[in-house]
Amino acid sequence: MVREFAVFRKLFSSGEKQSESQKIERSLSKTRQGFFGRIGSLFQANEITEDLWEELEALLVQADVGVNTTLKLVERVRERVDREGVKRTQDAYTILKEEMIALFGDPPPMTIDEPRLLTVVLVVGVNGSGKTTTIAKLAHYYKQRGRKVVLAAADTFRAAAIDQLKIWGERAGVDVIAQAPGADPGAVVYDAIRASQESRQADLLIVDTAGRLHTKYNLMKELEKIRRVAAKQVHRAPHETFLILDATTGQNALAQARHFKESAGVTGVILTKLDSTAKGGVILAIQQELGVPVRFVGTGEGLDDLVEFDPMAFVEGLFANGQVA
Ligand SMILES: Nc1nc2c(ncn2[C@@H]2O[C@H](COP(=O)(O)OP(=O)(O)OP(=O)(O)O)[C@@H](O)[C@H]2O)c(=O)[nH]1
Ligand SMILES: [Mg+2]
Repeated sequence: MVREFAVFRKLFSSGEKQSESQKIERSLSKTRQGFFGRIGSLFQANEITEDLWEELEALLVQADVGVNTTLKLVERVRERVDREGVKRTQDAYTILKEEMIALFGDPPPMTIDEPRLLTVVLVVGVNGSGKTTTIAKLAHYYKQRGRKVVLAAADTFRAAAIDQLKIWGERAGVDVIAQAPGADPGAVVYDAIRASQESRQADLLIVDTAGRLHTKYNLMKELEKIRRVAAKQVHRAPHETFLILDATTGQNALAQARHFKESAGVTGVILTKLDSTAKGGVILAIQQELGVPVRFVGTGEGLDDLVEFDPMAFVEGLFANGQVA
């Protein structure tokens, strides 16, 4: 017998969760109308056939899930369907959803949420992925939850980057520590930590970093230096390093992620622009391929368009219209 999908019901038991999952559901409207919607339709067939599995594989790959994760997922679903003697397509569909949720694993709570005097969070990613916007959203998110947030403008490579962070800081109502364009990012972080500990009395410092330097090598060296500066001033800092990935770049996002993961000590991924893609399947591959959890998703360009990632709400959102049962 197929287990009842009681987890979904649990998800909708609290008001806050409900509005968060509605946000995810809305941001996934394109994705739902695309490949994932078609996956839902596949399972409206009467019988579980070899064709069904082949079409499922093709659709998952087209949705940017990637070949490795697709094969692993479909194999697990088929294996359970065989072992549990499942005959009805709608039961196979339930298993698919359960196995999708299982792909996200069971990551430990975020270090950013642990109480300590000052938590330092580094935000990294290629240019245009959404770092600065996401930092503003994070500032807003944590401010609403009672944290005292300060931002550090350590992307000193582009003059406009500093101004952009200042504008977002104002919108979010948090202080921004910045120096002149071209300043040493390590010095900015040093100052920002001092200011957070002393004059600003902050408990959460979020550091914006450059997405592009003259070479990738320089960028990685710069990020390493920022980490060293932080570690010297604050025990175990940076406590969290979020890699920002743009969902619209699909499998390329994974290639970028590998690069950053090696040198930048990434502890979590924030997938942006989920509202702007009809694919979005790369999210299913991130934990599998990188061993790093997805922690938040970006669902728009506004301050409020950030959702803490919940695998169940996500999978539910993906198939909200294609529901068979
Ligand atoms: N639709 C949508 N757009 C987003 C989201 N997150 C960021 N953006 C947009 O993506 C663009 C780039 O965002 P930035 O925050 O400037 O990206 P960045 O990584 O800081 O870029 P650099 O500073 O150039 O490295 C902006 O136009 C943002 O409004 C999202 O979740 N959804
Ligand atoms: Mg930026």
